[in-house]
Amino acid sequence: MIDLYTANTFNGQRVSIMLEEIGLEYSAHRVDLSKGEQHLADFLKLNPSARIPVLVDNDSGTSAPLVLTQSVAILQYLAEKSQLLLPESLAERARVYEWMHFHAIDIGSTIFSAFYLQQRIQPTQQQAADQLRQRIHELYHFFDQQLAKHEFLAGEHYSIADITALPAVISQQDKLSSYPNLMRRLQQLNQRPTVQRGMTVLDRGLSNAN
Ligand SMILES: N[C@@H](CCC(=O)N[C@@H](CS)C(=O)NCC(=O)O)C(=O)O
Repeated sequence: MIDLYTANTFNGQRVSIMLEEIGLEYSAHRVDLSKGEQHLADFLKLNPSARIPVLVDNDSGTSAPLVLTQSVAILQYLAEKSQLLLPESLAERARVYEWMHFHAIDIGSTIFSAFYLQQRIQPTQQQAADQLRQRIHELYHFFDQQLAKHEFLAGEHYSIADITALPAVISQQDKLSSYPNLMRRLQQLNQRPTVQRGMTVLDRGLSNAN
């Protein structure tokens, strides 16, 4: 059985989509970031850096449960554990990692920095936030070109690279209408019941067990 400590953010939703895709039994536990629950002692025992998501695999084959942080590392772990959503050949896997990191690092951290400068810094750093938003558009343009050439981000198969990108793309879709390939792929993936369940796990019964 797997426990997922999460919140409704890109990093958290990546992992719940993945768990729905591979069909492993899990319980999702909400960590209310707005109430500072990430700083509670019990949570800090799981992740001393006070961040969600945290995955606890009680059935990892090790003597103690495996406690894992970093959403992208969790996706890789779950793909290897389930033997799903990761190609067999080394070269194809490398392509998946390339696109995962493109999204998680280049796009994800730029979105985070723009949001931070706009919302959290006083006085607001409007000009810097605007420049980062422009950068996000350039990165999405590159992303869109890739999807013009290939069915999915890392080639012709749905993989953890697509799941890495999905929550941010879903939440920003009103700003992405000028990227037709991205929108086409998003609309298709958004119809998957697994994606819908993964995006809303905290608003439902918190578990796919039974
Ligand atoms: N690189 C980490 C980032 C984790 C992260 O930044 N989590 C945010 C939510 S998306 C968080 O827990 N923030 C708590 C806080 O800001 O206090 C990952 O991919 O898991």
